[in-house]
Amino acid sequence: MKTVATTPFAGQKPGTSGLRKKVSVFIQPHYLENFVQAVFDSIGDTTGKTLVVGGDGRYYNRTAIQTILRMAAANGFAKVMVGRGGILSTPAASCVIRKYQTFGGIILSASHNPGGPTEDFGIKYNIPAGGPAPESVTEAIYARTQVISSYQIIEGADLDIDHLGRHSLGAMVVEVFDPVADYAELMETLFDFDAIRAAFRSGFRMKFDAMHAVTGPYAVEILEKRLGAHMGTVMHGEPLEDFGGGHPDPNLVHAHDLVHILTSPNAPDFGAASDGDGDRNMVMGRNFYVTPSDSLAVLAANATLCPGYAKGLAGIARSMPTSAAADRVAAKLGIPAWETPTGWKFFGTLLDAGKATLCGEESFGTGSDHVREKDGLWAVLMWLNILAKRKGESVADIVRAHWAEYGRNVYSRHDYEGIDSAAADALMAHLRGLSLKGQRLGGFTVALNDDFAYTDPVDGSVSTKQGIRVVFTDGSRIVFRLSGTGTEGATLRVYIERYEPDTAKHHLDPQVALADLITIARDLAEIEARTGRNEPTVIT
Ligand code: G16
Repeated sequence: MKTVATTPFAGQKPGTSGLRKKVSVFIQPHYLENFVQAVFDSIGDTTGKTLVVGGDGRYYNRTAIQTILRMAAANGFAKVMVGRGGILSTPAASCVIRKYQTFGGIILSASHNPGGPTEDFGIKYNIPAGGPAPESVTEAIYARTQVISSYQIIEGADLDIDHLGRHSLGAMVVEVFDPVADYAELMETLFDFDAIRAAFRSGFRMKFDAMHAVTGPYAVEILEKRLGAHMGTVMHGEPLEDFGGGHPDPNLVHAHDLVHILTSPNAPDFGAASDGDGDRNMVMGRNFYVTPSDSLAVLAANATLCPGYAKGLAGIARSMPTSAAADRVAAKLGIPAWETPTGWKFFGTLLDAGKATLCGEESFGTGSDHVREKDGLWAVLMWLNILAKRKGESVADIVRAHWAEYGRNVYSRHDYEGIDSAAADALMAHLRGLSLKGQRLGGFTVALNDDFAYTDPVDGSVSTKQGIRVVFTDGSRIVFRLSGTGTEGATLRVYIERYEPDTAKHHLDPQVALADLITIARDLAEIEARTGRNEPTVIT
């Protein structure tokens, strides 16, 4: 065992979901080690505890795992459970942490960001409840990184993590386990696998795009092997260190191969994609895209069709920028609707306290109290369960019927990626300084503008500066935020929403239906003048 002297690195501050940086930053001597030691120093006594470790298979995953194993042994852990091949999706990590009651886990992923030697890497700690560390923990980790002077590690050869089995590392046991089995078993308890199997047998067809990221092995096992979908249902199923050169972000831009298939003649009935670490999902029907906010609302409204949710929901939670479609379902069901800041970590207390059962975010995240992370394949299986039960109705039929019943929260997000950080900060400061209440903008009157602040209803913790809201008297709204997950410059996100009760207008393209609000947003934030951009990079 060695104690290695080190000095702090600036900027090891976890963002929306852990520390994400370029690989070139992570491979600097001591960079990863400092952060891992800061985690171990911040989470309480690690002696005799068990830790889960795994990642999305991206470049540097394997190297990082070997380092973390050696450091865990030096820091007194009794056991580390590692997914075979270093593979473990984020929701599966949460499942395993909970099932085996470990002292949390370390997940290696930069989620939907590209991978490879010149791309991104990431690391985060999940707490024993299975969810991302709350801000109190991430702030303690960050504070520790700023004063760290040494870390503990043991020397030794790399372990074989590609075969199931047990190894010794100093006094610590390393167990290499099947990363798919526990997760697949959990899914079988939640959904009607017989009904879904019957649908596939009677000709229902789907495509799942794993985007050469972590969900490939999970999707093959569950969709093709256990549910009997045709071989080849899963495309891009082999996890690759650079995701095949793609951008593993399941949206209309980056999941273009899937979009092409679902919009071609003879398209399958259902399409879905997941991201780098398997927690995000995009859902499509034949020639029909389901926005994540609508997906949450539809899943909530139909949840009792699934065995795991047959007893009904305790509540529905969504992040603030997510559309209010789910709130309408909650109102009808007579259950609470919660509005949290962006970041799955904010759902943890609500789920632990039994105040919410389903949660969702506009950023392609949906999940429930079965784990403490959002869960891409879970959402796909829930859709499959609902489609199997509402036999004969297509995805489009189900969503349109939902809008007819509840009205449509027309919604879109415009991202301006890779803009200058100083310009982005100045833009936000400008918005923060505006006092708009009562003003007429276009045909709208401003009811309130503020910077969203949240007091956790369970533990009372307060989070401020969580996004600028401009809410109009008719309930329409525009939200501005800077992403907390990028690694280059800043990404400005503009979220636009308007409620449309008139069924005759539900077919309209959101970009058309929201055109006047989009113009107001651009003018208010002076986007072109401040960033030099006259178009968003990605529209979802
Ligand atoms: C993470 C968080 C999500 C959040 C998303 C986008 O997702 O877990 O809760 O909605 O980032 O955050 P931002 O708008 O700050 O970029 P993931 O899939 O990247 O872990």
